[in-house]
Amino acid sequence: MEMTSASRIYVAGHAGLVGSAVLRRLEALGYRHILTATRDQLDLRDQAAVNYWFKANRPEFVFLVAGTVGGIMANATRPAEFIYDNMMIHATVVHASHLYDVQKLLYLGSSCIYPRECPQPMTEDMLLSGPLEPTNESYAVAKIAGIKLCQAYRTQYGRRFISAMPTNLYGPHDNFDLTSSHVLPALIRKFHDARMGGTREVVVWGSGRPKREFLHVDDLADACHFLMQRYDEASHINVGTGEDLSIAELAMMVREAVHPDAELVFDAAKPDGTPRKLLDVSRLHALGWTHTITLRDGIRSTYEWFLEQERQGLAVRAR
Ligand code: GFB
Repeated sequence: MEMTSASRIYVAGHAGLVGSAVLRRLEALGYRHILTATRDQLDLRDQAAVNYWFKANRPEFVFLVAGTVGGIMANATRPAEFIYDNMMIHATVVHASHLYDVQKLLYLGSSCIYPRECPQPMTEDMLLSGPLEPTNESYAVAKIAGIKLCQAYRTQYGRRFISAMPTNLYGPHDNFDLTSSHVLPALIRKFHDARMGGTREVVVWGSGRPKREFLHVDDLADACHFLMQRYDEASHINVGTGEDLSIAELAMMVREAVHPDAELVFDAAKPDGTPRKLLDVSRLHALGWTHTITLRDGIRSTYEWFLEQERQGLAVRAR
């Protein structure tokens, strides 16, 4: 059975950066039966509650895009939350999807599953070929377990559970809280606050030398839909742009969009994390999908979204 506009589709994590983008994409494409549950309605770490919800709502397709996420500091300082929440969420949703006969499930991991010293760009078969980056080991181990869960349910029960590994993401509904956010929203917030406060100095963590690849979350949502329709293999598949830049270059790009007069100051006391994590996206390109939103355009539109939230007095909060 393939996903149609009449299918019952559950987006687990619909309030987050990725989930809200998947929801927007599915709605725009005319899917009529999209199921969601708030955190108050359903604790995804609770197997009994998740089973009950699946029994009552009977989703046919599941986008498993829920999880506890955060930037380098959140990962390094809250490893217990990152490993517990994510392992539990993946396990409960995958298991309930099996128990209640979900037709297809797409699970979303992260590019931090690959070894710290991985040859670049990183192909799918480099998983488990070396030690992980220490700042996000807990999160990476949980994400690797999620891939293995999907594969195990495919092997033992013949389930059509697939995994996609996105690169660093950004876009509307991101977390702009400076202690827990990723670098791109953090820089938007820092340059914005400096401009508003009439100051020029903006602090960038680390050396500025690490390289990262960034994908707009609307592109990711489109890729998730594409893969749900077109991909059905045991191996996880990378989702990215195939292009990266240094953190210093990123900071200059955000400066250009938000506060061109600002000066960058690098704080060497903060961690750099993985030196580089560029995904090899040849498999995805060979299937016929490529991203469409350039980083420059994506930064501008994300900053416009941020400004709109500020204008409306909505808190752009931590999740
Ligand atoms: O985005 P980020 O927090 O996470 O940091 P990772 C990327 C790089 O940007 C690091 C630097 O080298 C940071 O030191 N950076 C510079 C900043 N200024 C800032 C700032 O103000 N805030 C932040 N947050 N970083 C995460 C993983 O790694 O990426 C997760 O911890 C996940 O597990 C996620 O994989 C996608 O790219 O280093």
